[in-house]
Amino acid sequence: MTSLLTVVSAHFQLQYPPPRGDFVEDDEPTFCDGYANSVANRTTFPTSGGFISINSEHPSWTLGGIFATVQNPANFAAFQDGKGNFQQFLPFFSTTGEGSFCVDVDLAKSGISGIQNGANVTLQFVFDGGDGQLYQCADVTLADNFTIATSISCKNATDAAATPVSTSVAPRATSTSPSSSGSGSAAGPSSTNNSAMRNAAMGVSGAAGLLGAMIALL
Ligand SMILES: [Cu+2]
Repeated sequence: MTSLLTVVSAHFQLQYPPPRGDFVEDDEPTFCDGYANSVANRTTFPTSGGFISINSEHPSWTLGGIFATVQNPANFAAFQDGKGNFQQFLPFFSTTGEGSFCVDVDLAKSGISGIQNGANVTLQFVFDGGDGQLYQCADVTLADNFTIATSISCKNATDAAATPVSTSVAPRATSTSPSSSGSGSAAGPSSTNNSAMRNAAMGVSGAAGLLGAMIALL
């Protein structure tokens, strides 16, 4: 409980692709940070070989991403497929550290038929740093062979390892007090840690706990 008291003024901010609107801290616990509708000025985003970047103001957190392929996804249900499953582009993982964090994403690998050149897609980020689930959205238009400008930062503030979230575990801040020294396994060479972390976030299947909590909102 004490950890909750230390994060009163904290959350996360989507850095890239840019969110639907300016970050509104008080609205972040709600769908798309309170921005119900898609924007007209979409960001061009690579169908393959992209990345996303956030800033975390929480020391220990979980992140995942779902997407919608309809023009104006205005509720969580729009991010589900015909069977009621959330369409994920970023499997949930947990890590530690405040500051910037960047993850490679390859939307084409999702295997969803709507992921193609020219498609309008909305990415919704689901973050939990211990004070409840937080959401931000980015409306993008996919483009094959598009390269994100090198001026857009893709950096990690720490070398902390990213751990896939088990499908049976709902991450909570109560588990963040270190039971052993340090945050463990980030002992490798820092030059390779970032790529290892970015890769680690990719090959994982979804987290039933987090997604279940969203289903409860529907
Ligand atoms: Cu917060």
